[in-house]
Amino acid sequence: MAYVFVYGTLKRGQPNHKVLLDSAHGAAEFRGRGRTAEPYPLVIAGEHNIPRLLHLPGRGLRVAGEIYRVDEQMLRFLDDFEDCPRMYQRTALQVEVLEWGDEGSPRESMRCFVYSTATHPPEWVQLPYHDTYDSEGPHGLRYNPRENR
Ligand code: PCA
Repeated sequence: MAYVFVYGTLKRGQPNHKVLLDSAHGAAEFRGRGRTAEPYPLVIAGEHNIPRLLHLPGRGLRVAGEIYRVDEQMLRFLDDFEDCPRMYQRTALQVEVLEWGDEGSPRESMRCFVYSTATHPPEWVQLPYHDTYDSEGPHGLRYNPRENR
C-alpha cells in the first residue's frame, strides 16, 4: 500500500478521475484532503493545458489535493498512465492533512507520492500559479483529454 496525493486531473470531478475508480487498474481508496506542506508552482502548461506541479519547492503556492491509499497494482498503473518517469516523476513529499475520512485520528501531515515535473521549459515558471486545480476554472485553459489529441 502507498499514499498518493493528486492535485490535477485525477481529483474528483476532474477529467481523469475515472481511472482511479476502475478496479481493473487495482485499488484506490479516498482517504482525505490535504495541501502540500511547502509551496510549489502549479501551472497549466503546453498545448493540451496539462496541470504540472513543478519540482521547485519554496516557489509558488501550497497546493490543495486529495489523498488516496493505493495498492501496488494501481501505483504501477498510475506510473504508466502519467508516463512516469518521462513526462512526470513520482516523488514523495510532505502533505498537510486538512480533512481525513472515517476512522482514526487525523495525522497532521504525512508523506505521499506525487506526480511532479522536474525538467521543463524555463518559461513555464512564468505561468500563473494555482493553488487548486480545476480544469473548468476561470483561467479558461480547459484540459484536452488524451483521446482528443
Ligand atoms: N494528474 C496527476 C498529476 C497531474 C495530473 O493531471 C494528478 O492529478 O495529481
